[in-house]
Amino acid sequence: MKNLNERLRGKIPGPDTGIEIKKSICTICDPDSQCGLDLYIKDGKIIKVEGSKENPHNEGTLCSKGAATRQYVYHNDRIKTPLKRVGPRGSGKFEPVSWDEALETITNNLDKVKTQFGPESVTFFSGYSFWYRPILQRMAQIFGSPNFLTNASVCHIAMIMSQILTFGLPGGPDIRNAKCLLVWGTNPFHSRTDIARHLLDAKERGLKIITVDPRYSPMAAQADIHLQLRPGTDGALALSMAHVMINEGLYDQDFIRDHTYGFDEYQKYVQEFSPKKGENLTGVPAEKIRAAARLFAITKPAAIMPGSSPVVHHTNGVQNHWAAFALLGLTDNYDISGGNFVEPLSYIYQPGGFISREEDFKHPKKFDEMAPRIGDDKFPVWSQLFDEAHAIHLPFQIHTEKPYPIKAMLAFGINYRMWPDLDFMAESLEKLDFVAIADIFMTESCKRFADIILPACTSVERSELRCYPERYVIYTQPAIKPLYESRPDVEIILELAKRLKLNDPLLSSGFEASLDWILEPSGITIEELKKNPGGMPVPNPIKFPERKYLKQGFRTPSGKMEFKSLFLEKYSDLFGYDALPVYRPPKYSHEATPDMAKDYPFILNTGTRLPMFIGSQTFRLPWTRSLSPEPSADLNPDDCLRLGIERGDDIKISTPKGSIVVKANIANMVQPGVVHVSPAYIEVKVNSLIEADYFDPISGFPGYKSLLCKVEKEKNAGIKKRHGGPSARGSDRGSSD
Ligand SMILES: Nc1nc2c(c(=O)[nH]1)N[C@H]1C(S)=C(S)[C@@H](COP(=O)(O)OP(=O)(O)OC[C@H]3O[C@@H](n4cnc5c(=O)[nH]c(N)nc54)[C@H](O)[C@@H]3O)O[C@H]1N2
Ligand SMILES: Nc1nc2c(c(=O)[nH]1)N[C@H]1C(S)=C(S)[C@@H](COP(=O)(O)OP(=O)(O)OC[C@H]3O[C@@H](n4cnc5c(=O)[nH]c(N)nc54)[C@H](O)[C@@H]3O)O[C@H]1N2
Ligand SMILES: [Mo]
Repeated sequence: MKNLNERLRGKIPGPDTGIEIKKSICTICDPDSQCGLDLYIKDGKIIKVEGSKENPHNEGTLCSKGAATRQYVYHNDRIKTPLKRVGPRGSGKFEPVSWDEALETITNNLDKVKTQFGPESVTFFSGYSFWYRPILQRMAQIFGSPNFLTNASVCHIAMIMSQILTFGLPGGPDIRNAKCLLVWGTNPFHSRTDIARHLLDAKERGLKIITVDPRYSPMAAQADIHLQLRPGTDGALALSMAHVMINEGLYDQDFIRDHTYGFDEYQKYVQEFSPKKGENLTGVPAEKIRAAARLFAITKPAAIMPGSSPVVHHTNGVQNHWAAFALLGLTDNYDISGGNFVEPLSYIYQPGGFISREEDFKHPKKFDEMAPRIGDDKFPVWSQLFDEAHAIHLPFQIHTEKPYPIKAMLAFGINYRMWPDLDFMAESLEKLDFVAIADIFMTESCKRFADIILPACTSVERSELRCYPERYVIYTQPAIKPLYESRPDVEIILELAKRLKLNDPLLSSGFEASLDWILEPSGITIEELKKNPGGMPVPNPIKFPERKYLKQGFRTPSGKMEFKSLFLEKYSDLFGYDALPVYRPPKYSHEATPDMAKDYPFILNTGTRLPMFIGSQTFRLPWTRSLSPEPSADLNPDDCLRLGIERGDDIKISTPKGSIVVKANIANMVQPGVVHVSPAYIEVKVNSLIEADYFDPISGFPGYKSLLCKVEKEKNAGIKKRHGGPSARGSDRGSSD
């Protein structure tokens, strides 16, 4: 015991060590995660990283990405100074310039495009890490451009859209109070470790779990029932579950009578989806469909936990997810404690238990005061429900110049590989007159497209505001000085706003004063937050009531929960949208394109998250990369046996659009006939396999997760050198089989 105490004391830095612990947050992940950090600083350098125990979101834990913070912050790929392109575009030739010259060049070019073509011809893009978004969106609107675009165009918006179409407002799963959780297409053990911890606790308390996932994922391994469906068949599964609930009288007749619209037509349509038919369409045994429907319907309260994107990364995604969310209405689990509870978001996509003025801040102008946004005429449901332009339509509008030309882009953290059909996206960006990119690292997108590159600093070098669903809020202080000449994104945006003479009193007042304005209704101030460097509980968090629709109705066109969407019906003639959650198989599938399936017999699912990588960001870190060094695809053992493929073999995956070569990883977790590939590896361009217009016509979301492909053993194995990652250590991943 003495030893342990001594060891513990040894960990705590004293005045003689010169080590100081500073508080920060890790923003390598999206704002749903973003764990608290304790950074051990000596001589201005981070020497050790731990999870912050006082931050209730991670309670001292860190994942492999956060644990590699030092490698992230001190990586040699960091952009060190502002850079100006000196060779032709794409030549990768840049030379350092002063901040003044870089910002002046950006200002002149944005103003030039504004004068020649109008402010809407300038686009403002934001990728990771979101923290500066309200500032950038306000700046874009005051500049006069409606074209603020983000990765949300391919991430969570379509999932929210399907909830809005059903209920008017989205509700999140109240895991702590639920008795049954239907985990629909998410694997928080790799993508949301905070939720994974809560789930394990809830399971100990007796939570019943049903998982819908094509893979036997770590999440599925925790489930009482795992519905292992074929990718992109979620709608058929949901309709089949509804069939059981309705025909066995397991639905809530009072809720249906009092609060819903279109039930009769829906009920009639659902009759086509007997569990046997469900089995044929999805591959899930009829008995399991029945068991899951019964368990979900009779265990009260019950919630659906959706992933942010896997169910909507299909050409039929919105309809599929809507069909799933309809089950909440059937069982009266919407907006109740332990069900899917509706809470307003407080700041940057997070509900923190307080009200802010973020929405007002982001929208100094109304959209009808500006030109139409990119994609407005293509995706009318999107354009009415969301406040961003559509990034998937961006390359199309650059090419067609319709309804007006796009000429310039100011981007923060853009990765062109997020889009499908990379060549098309690349050609589009190359067509722009002017591109400026701020990023932490010298990325392929910077090298290929930028005229000016700006060095942004990481979260530990800046101050930012973050709130957490645990009713906790933090305003960080820089733990170290920004490295090299890097600057916080917000500082860059505010300086540009000044140079562009936007003359906005709020932006001119600075970041902290803007935050104080945003936080005003909550009573929280930056001054108070600064006194609590590790964060603080939200004072007097608001307790929102259940069933808010009883007072205010549902925010749908009918004012009720809609089994038949009046919103979609409005566009049925012009856009061909189905007003019911109609199931159609993925555009390229054995059912929809049997001829194509003869040549391309595998289902290709791209993008399932690996625990150690996020987007393109952590593949470059030795620690995280060592956990999965080789670009690989997961295949079922039976398929490998049939094709003569062994673990570690090079395999070629082809679609009519192109092909890639990766290592084979034999994984029992994958069902036969499906191949899963991650886009995290820089050496492999997975999204080049997907056509630019392979998207869901309602949301515009690409069908990343259900295409058809061919898998072959690569004949030229060993001849071509394809990639140069750290030494091959086989491609077995801890969780794969
Ligand atoms: N095939 C396939 N494609 C997909 C997906 C899929 O599942 N399958 N998923 C889609 C989804 S859901 C998403 S969200 C996207 C994600 O795709 P992206 O948003 O493209 O994600 P990253 O590749 O991580 O690119 C983020 C960039 O932001 C930079 N960055 C990070 N932090 C900061 C910062 O604080 N400031 C600045 N200025 N830059 C920063 C990083 O260095 C990096 O260059 O990919 C989409 N594409
Ligand atoms: N470690 C790590 N964490 C991340 C990210 C990351 O890159 N790395 N990215 C962040 C981002 S941008 C996002 S959007 C989220 C995404 O995180 P999640 O929403 O959890 O999504 P995924 O991990 O892509 O997939 C979750 C599960 O969905 C399954 N799935 C695939 N296709 C289908 C389908 O057609 N139907 C159903 N029902 N399930 C399917 C996969 O097999 C997988 O087990 O993660 C965030 N967190
Ligand atoms: Mo995402």
